[in-house]
Amino acid sequence: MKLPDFFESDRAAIEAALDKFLPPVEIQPSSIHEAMRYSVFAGGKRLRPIMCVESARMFSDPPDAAIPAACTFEFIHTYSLIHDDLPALDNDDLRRGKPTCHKKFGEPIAILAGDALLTLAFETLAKSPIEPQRGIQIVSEVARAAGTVRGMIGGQVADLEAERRPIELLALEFIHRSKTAALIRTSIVAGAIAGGAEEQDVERLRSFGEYIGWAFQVVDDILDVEESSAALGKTAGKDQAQQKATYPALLGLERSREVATELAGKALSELDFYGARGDRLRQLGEFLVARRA
Ligand code: GRG
Repeated sequence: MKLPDFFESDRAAIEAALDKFLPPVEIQPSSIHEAMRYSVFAGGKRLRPIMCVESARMFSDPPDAAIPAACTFEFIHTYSLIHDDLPALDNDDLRRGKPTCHKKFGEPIAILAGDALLTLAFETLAKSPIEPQRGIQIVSEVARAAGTVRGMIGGQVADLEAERRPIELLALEFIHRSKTAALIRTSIVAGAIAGGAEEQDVERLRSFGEYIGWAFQVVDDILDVEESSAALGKTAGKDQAQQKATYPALLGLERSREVATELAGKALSELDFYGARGDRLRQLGEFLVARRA
């Protein structure tokens, strides 16, 4: 399933903004800027920034105020992929269909490129043309989503510690909601805040984001079993090889597919309130669970 056509224009706007916010290679030290650009422009789907922009559009069209926040999520996401691929973590050679950052530039520069993207993410967020109070709220949401308390790093730690051990469903849910759903949920929350949403709308979209982000990681687990490395642009079958805690490992493929559908259903029902105004986010949500890569 391809992304709906009208998301192509979002993607083009995001690509241009990412290019604008990233330091040019000509600025010293060139090596780090080259590595940051290499990983950011290696071919990601840009789902988090598109989610952010479309969430903002529900409250202000055009959603230009959300563009810096949208880039923030792509920078944080790319940093997490660079670090996750390092020998100390997943030790992977392939990402987004290309050699991983450390394979191309060496481990020291890859570590620093990840660090630099995380730092740049917050510098970029500070450029949001929005009310300061809304800006501070987004900074706090983003920092928590990327952090250790039910955020991306906390989820990654729990994921590491669950390898090669029996796991209960509740613990698996914690991992998926922290390591993956937190950032996706927050891209939608930040878009809504940047777009000027009222608190009730932010909470409705937070719930949409939580369920769709959770479903996204269940689908990711399924694709790791069902798809090839060529289709995914990363090494397939690694979860089983590393005895990772996944939905297919715990519940089997069929039940995992049902869980993904149930979670997506809960997510999409949050958009019912908005009628046609929720159509783009609805289509994006449907894409997230129907995708094959
Ligand atoms: C290392 C700090 C640190 C965090 C790691 C879990 C994680 C955070 C990274 C590992 C990669 C992974 C399993 C991420 C979970 C989210 C996920 C399924 C990422 C892939 O996202 P896509 O499909 O990728 O949006 P593209 O390349 O299209 O951007």
